Amino acid sequence: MKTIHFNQIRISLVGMALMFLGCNPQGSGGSDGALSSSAAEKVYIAPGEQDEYYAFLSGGYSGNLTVYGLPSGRMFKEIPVFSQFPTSGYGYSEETQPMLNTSHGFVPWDDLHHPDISQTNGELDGRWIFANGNNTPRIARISLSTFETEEIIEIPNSAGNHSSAFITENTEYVVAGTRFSVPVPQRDMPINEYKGNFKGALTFISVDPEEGHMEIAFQVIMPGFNYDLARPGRGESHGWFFFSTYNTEEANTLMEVNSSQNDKDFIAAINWKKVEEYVAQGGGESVAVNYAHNLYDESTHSATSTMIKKVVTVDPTQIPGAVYLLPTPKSPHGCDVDPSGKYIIGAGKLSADVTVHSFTKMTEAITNEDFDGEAYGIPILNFDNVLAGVVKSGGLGPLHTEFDSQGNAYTTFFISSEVVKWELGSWEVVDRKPTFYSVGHLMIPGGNSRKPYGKYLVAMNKITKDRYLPTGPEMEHSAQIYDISGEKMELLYDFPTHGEPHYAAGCSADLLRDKSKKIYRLDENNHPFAITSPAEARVERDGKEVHIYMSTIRSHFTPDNIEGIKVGDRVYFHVTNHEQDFDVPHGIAMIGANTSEILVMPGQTKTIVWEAKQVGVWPFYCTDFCSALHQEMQGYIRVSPANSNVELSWSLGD
Ligand code: K7E
Ligand code: CUA
Repeated sequence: MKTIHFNQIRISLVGMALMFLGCNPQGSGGSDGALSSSAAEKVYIAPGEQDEYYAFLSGGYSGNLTVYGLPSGRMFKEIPVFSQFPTSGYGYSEETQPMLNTSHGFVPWDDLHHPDISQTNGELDGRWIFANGNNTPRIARISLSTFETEEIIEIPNSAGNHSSAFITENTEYVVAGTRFSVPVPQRDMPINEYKGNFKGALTFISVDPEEGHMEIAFQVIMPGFNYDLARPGRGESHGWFFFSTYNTEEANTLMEVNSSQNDKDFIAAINWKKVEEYVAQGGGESVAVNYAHNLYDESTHSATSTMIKKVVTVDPTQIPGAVYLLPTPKSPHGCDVDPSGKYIIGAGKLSADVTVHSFTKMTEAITNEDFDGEAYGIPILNFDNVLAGVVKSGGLGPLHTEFDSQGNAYTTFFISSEVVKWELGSWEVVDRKPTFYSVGHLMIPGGNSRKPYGKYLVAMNKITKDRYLPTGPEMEHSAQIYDISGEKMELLYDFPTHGEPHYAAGCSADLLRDKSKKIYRLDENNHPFAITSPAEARVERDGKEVHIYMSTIRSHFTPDNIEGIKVGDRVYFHVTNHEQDFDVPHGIAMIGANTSEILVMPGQTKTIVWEAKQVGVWPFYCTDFCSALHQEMQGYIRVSPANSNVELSWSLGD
C-alpha cells in the first residue's frame, strides 16, 4: 500500500474506541471530492432523458424498497413490501392486509436488508426481485413488471432472518438464513443453556419457474452459530451456497466480547444439490410448525393468507458430503462470490485483511478429507489448504465485496470509511477512495451474478453528518456514486436514500423498461366487487354492512351522494378505476376513516372500510390530482340514527 490516507492517520490517533463508532467525519469536499465539471456531466441526465440503470435500494427499518435511477441518483418510487404504506393504501386496503399476516398476527412492519434480482443461467432476467424481512422472518417477492409485492412467505424456526434473500443461478431457490440461533422447535428453556442446544436454520425456498410462487423446500438445521450473509455458487460452484457465521463460540451474553474470542469463525458451504436429492428420496423429517404464506393475485387485485403447518428439516450430519465449514478470520460479515464462481470472499469485520477461499481448493480438500476437526459432526476444512489468497488491504473493518467485469473486486471498509479496489488472483490493491462516512454495503449493477455491468458503483453510507443541510438530529442516509470504468475510481455524486439501505440490486434499464406494466386491463379484472362500467355502480345493504360498488373516471365518483347509512354500519368502498390510460390513478379518502386513503390504478379495484359512528353528512374526495376538475371530485355520505328509516339511495350523477 503506497498511499497513506488522512482517514487512517486519524484512526491510529484516536484509537480503537472511536474506530468502533465507525464515524470519521471530515470537512466536505476533501481532496477526493467530486470537484470537476466532468463528474457533474457524468451524472447529469437532461430533462426528459432517462437513466441507464435501475437501482433497488433496501429501505432497512422503513420495511420497503426504493427505486432509483443511475447515474442521476433520482428516486422514482418507494415499493411497499413489509410496511403499511398510506401513499397507496398497501397494508390498509382490504385486499392487501393479508400480505402482512404472520404466525404472530398482523405485523405491519419489518426491517428489509437484501434485495436480489431473479436470474437465468447466472444472469439477471428482470422478472422478480426478492427481499428479506429481518425481524419477523419473511421473504418477499416483488414483480418487476408491476413493481408491486406479490408474495410474502414467513420462515419458521428462524429469527433475525439476515443471511437472506439470495438466489441461485436459475432462481431454483431463494435462501433465508437465520441470524439468531434459537431453540428448534421453540420451547421454554434457560438462555444460558444456549450452547449445543440452540440451532440455526438455513432455509431453502423453491421458486416456481413460471409464476415465481415460493414454497419452503427444506431447512438445514445447523449448529447454534449466527448466520450473517450468504451468496450462491455460480459457474463451477453452482449447486453450492455459502453462509458466513459469527459467534461460533455460541456465547449468549456480552456478545460484543464473548462472540469475538475465536480467531476464526466459519463460512459454511452447503451443497444444496445433495440436500435436494436427499429430500427427494424421502430424507429429512417433516416437523410441525406454523407460518403464513401470503399471495397477491393480480387478476383479483387481492391477497390471501394461508397458514402452513409442516416443514421438512434435515440434519446435515446425515447427508454425507453436503456441508463443510471453511475457517474464516475475525467474525466475517460479508460473504461474496466472484462472477466466475471460483472465489468465496469472507470479510472479517474485526480485521484489516480480506480472506479469499478457492472453490477448487475446497473441492480438493473435501476429496482428500483434509479436515481440521469438526463442529457437531460437520467437517472443518484445513484453512491453509482452502485459502486462495489474502488481500492486505491497509483498511479497517471490511464488510462487503462486489465485482466488475474486468477481474476486479471492490470491498467496503466501515471503520476506515473507504472502498478498496483489488485484483482477483494477484490480491493486489489497485485503488482506494474515501466514502463519506462509514460505508456498509456497496452495489455494482449486475452484482451477485455472472455479468456485472461494471460502470458505476454505489456506496451506501451509514452516517451522513455534514454531507447535506442539517435536518434536525435525524439525517437520511447518504449514498455515493463512483465511476469505476477506469483504473481509478472517481467519486461523482452524493444522494440521500430513504430508511437505511443495506444491500441494493441494480440492472440495466433495458431489462425492465419495456415490460413495465402501464395499466391493468378492465376486461381482466376479476375482483369480486369490481364493476365493468359506471352504469353498474350501486349500493347494497347486507345487515350492518353496506357495500358501495363505486366507479372513478375523470373527474367523478359514481355514485357520489349516498343516503340511508346508519350509525353502526360498516361501509365498504369498493372502488374500480375505469381509466385505461397510463399514470391516471384516482384516490379516495373518507373523513374519520381509521385506515389510510387508497390509490387505485387504472383498471384496478380496491376497498377501504369506513365505520359510520356519528350522525351527519360526511364528505369524501379524490386524493390524486387527476384533472383540472380534480377538486370537484368529491361526494357525501349521509349518516342517520341507527333506528331511522331513511331509505338507502344514491346519486349516479345523471
Ligand atoms: Cu447492513 Cu447486509 Cu444487514 Cu452489512 S448488512 S451493512
Ligand atoms: Cu380523481 Cu383527483
